[in-house]
Amino acid sequence: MNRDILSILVLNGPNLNLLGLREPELYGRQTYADLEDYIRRSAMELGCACEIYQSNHEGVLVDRIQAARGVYGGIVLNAAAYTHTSVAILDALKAVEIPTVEVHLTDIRSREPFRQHSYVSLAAIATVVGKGFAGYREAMEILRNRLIG
Ligand code: CA2
Repeated sequence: MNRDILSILVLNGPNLNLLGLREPELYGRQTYADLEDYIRRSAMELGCACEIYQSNHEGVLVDRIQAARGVYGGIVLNAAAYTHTSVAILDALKAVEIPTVEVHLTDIRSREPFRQHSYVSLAAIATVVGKGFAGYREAMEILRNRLIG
């Protein structure tokens, strides 16, 4: 068994910093700080190291993905609205070749038609939707199982 610690970059896209403050019927009442706590706790329980970063800016997310090369073994990405629009994020993911699991709090497959297409899916090894915060833990588990065994 390989006992290396897996280092994971968790990237969150636009407006996720507003969690808990708007649209609780869709995204729940827990805040972005609660999400960060949940991710840190889950990473620790899974024996992974993680860094969490949120940005409202597409280019900043592209920069973070590019800078992840050689630093992180895996990426967990909720690109939020950029999921459905960003060829730039897709190209960055393809360029760095870091195993990436896509996460969405809600089930984008059963929401509006414009949310049902994901550019991120074209580069992701797996996609987890509709499981709320637990989706982030599942995404880290998928990476750990795939990369560490
Ligand atoms: O379900 C998800 O995780 C999404 O990535 C969330 C994005 C949405 O654009 C995607 O289609 C699906 C929206 C994140 C914004 O979150 C908010 C939270 C509270 C209030 C307003 C927005």
